[in-house]
Amino acid sequence: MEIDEIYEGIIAGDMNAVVEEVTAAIEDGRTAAAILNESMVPAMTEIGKRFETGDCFVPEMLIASRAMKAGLAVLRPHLQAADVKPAGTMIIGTVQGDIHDIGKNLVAMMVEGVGWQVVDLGVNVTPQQFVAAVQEHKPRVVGMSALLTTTQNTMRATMQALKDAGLRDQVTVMIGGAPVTERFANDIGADLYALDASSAATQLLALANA
Ligand code: B1M
Repeated sequence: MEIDEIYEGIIAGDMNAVVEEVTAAIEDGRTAAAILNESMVPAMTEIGKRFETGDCFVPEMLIASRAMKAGLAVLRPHLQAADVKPAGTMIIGTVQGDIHDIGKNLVAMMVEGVGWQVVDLGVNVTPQQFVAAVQEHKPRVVGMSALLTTTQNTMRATMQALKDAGLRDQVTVMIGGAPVTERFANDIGADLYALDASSAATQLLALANA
């Protein structure tokens, strides 16, 4: 069954098999959300567990993430709603010191899917780059992602940089990523915290309609 093969393909880092099976799953009428939640995200979680226990290493994580990204590229158009007027602009980036971008890309895709225009600043984004992007794009929302406990602290520095630039009151800040919690979000004064991409999209949908 495609769902098992997608899961195994990501773990094995077999990009071609993942693209083939995700395409077949879509053709068979599976929803993009089901493919993501039943096979792709669990595969990355499993890779993380194996890394923790020493059963896999950085190269395996890297090829798994390439396969994951190839699968996400197939899903992308299916996660995006057609003919939706932009509800607002969100800039999003993975914070300084951190190069994990799969979760951030997923959030960007799902948020685009509920009608927002997304400006993706990429990875390793410094507080100053966030400030410059706010000045340039004038977004309603600033999104920050962090996957390392160490880089979470850059979120605090970015909040401070927004304040110092006099921009904090002009934007809604949303943060997320595996080590991030609602408590941490409150602690640094972020406005929104999302556990996962669908929660990020739901919250921005609500914000657009508020
Ligand atoms: Co790294 N890595 N990694 N890694 N990696 C983790 C995060 C880790 C937990 C693995 C482990 O030990 N179990 C661990 C962090 C430990 C810690 O800090 N507590 C770790 C480590 C240690 C490292 C290195 C330091 C390893 C080394 O070099 N020795 C290194 C750091 C590099 C750096 O950033 N400076 C490193 C490198 C890498 C790779 C490059 C090999 C690769 C990244 C490839 C890429 O992203 N392009 C990689 C990977 C793949 C992982 C794991 C296995 C998977 C991450 C992932 O893609 N998950 C990860 C283990 C794990 O998470 N279980 C791990 C799937 C993705 C869909 O989930 O990213 O959580 P996630 O995103 C979710 C939510 O968090 C949320 O929504 C997303 C979708 O639902 N979310 C948001 C995310 N951002 C959000 C923003 C929002 C809202 C919600 O609002 C704006």
